[in-house]
Amino acid sequence: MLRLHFAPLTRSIRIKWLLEELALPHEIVRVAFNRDGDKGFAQDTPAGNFPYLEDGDIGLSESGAIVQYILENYGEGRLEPAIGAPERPAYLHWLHFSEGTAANAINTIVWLTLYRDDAEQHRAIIDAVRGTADQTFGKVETTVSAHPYLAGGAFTAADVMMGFTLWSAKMLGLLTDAHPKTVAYLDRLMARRAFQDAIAESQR
Ligand SMILES: N[C@@H](CCC(=O)N[C@@H](CS)C(=O)NCC(=O)O)C(=O)O
Repeated sequence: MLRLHFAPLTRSIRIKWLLEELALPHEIVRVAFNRDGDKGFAQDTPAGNFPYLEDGDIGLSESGAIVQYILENYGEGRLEPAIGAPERPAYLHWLHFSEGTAANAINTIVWLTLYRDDAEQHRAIIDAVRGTADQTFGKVETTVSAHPYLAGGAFTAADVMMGFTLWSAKMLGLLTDAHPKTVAYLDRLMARRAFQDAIAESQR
């Protein structure tokens, strides 16, 4: 049985969401989030952060790696274009863009505004980072203006990865109506039953 170490409001949501999309049986291991930012990655999971997945003897952190692992082992070809398919390069791009590029700005804002109490002293950095976040939303805006999902006409795991990033950005007030197509895209993702199940787990 797959076991997901889960804490509310974290990237654990991505994995719960994917597991629900694929209707894969799993167990949730609830772990309280340690809010002492000074300790840094001292969460009570084997990797020290969230999410963490156990599959028998295998243990894995990094949400993107976990997504890929689940698809390789249990996806049966679902939620990703096949290797060699024309949509595959865009799929790979967005799968990694979400955490490798888009999350950077959000991480910095979270660190400076939620984990610390001296945000006013870092206003210039926060404003610059907001600009970077806007650039990333601009790229999403162009893409979802051309087709409904990031890799084309079909919903994929890249949408799960980026969906969580955009959801966080909206909650932080970073993603606004200045990017209407992106907001509409996020609304489409949030309307999915599997996403709602993941959020319900986060609110439990
Ligand atoms: N790139 C990693 C980031 C993991 C990460 O930063 N997780 C956060 C929660 S979303 C965490 O556990 N932070 C622990 C802490 O700040 O102490 C991934 O995608 O899994």
